[in-house]
Amino acid sequence: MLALTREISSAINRCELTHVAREPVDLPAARTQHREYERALEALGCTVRRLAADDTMPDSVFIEDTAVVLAEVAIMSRPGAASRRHEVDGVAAALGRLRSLVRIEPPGTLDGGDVLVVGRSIFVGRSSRTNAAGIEQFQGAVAPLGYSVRLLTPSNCLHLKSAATALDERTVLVNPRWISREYFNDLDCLTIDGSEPGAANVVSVHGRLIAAAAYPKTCRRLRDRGFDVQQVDASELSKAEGALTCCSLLVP
Ligand code: CIR
Repeated sequence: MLALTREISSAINRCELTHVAREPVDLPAARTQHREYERALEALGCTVRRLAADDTMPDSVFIEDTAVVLAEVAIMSRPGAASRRHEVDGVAAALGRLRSLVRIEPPGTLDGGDVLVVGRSIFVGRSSRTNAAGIEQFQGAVAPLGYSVRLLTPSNCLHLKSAATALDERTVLVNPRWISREYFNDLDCLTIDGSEPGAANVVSVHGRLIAAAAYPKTCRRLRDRGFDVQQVDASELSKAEGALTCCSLLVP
C-alpha cells in the first residue's frame, strides 16, 4: 500500500478553522508528531511518499481532503475552503501516474474528509465544505463503477470522517452525537467512548489501526473487539482541526 503524505506548511498557523478556537501550533513539535505518524503507517506495511508544500498552502498536511482514491479511479476534489483549492494540483500530479483522474468542477465543492469508503459502499457527508453539486458529480463518477453512494449529514463537526471512519470492510467506528448510527445499519457499528468526542477518526490499513493517543478509552474498546491498534500523539495538528485520516491518502 502506498501512503501519500504532505509536508506541514510553515504557514500552518494560518490554517482554516471551523469548530475549534485558534491556538498556536508548535511547528517543530507538529513535524515530529507527523514523522511518527508516517512511521506508524510504515509499521503497517505502507510505503510513505511525502509531497512537498509551501507557505501558500497552510493546510497542505491534510492531504486527504484533496482526493478520493478508489481501486479504479481517483476523484480530485475541489475543496470547500477557497484557500485550499490550489493544494489539489500537486496531488493530482502524483496520483495521475497511478490512476485515471476525475475532477470535481465548479460550482461543486467536495472535501475528501467527507467521503467514507466501506467496501463497495461510499458514504458522503454534506457539510460546510461539501455541497450538493459536488456530491452529484462524485456520484456520477463512481456509480457507474458499481459503488452505492449514500448521503449523510453530520453535525457539530468539520467533516463526515470526524464522526465516523471504517475499521475494515464491514465495520465502522462512530460518534453517535455527531452522526446517526442508523445510517450504518447494514454494517457492524462500534461507538466511541462518550467522553472522547474526537475518537471516531482512526486510520485502518487492512484492518490494523492507528488511533490518537488522546483517546485511550476508545482504544481499549477497539482492542477488546480484537483490533490491533497503534497509538500516536496527534495533539499539535488537532489544534489545526486535523485528525489522523486527514494526513494521508492511501493508494492500494
Ligand atoms: C481545514 O479546516 O480544512 C483544516 N484546518 C483541517 C482539515 C482536516 N481534514 C480532515 O478532517 N479531513
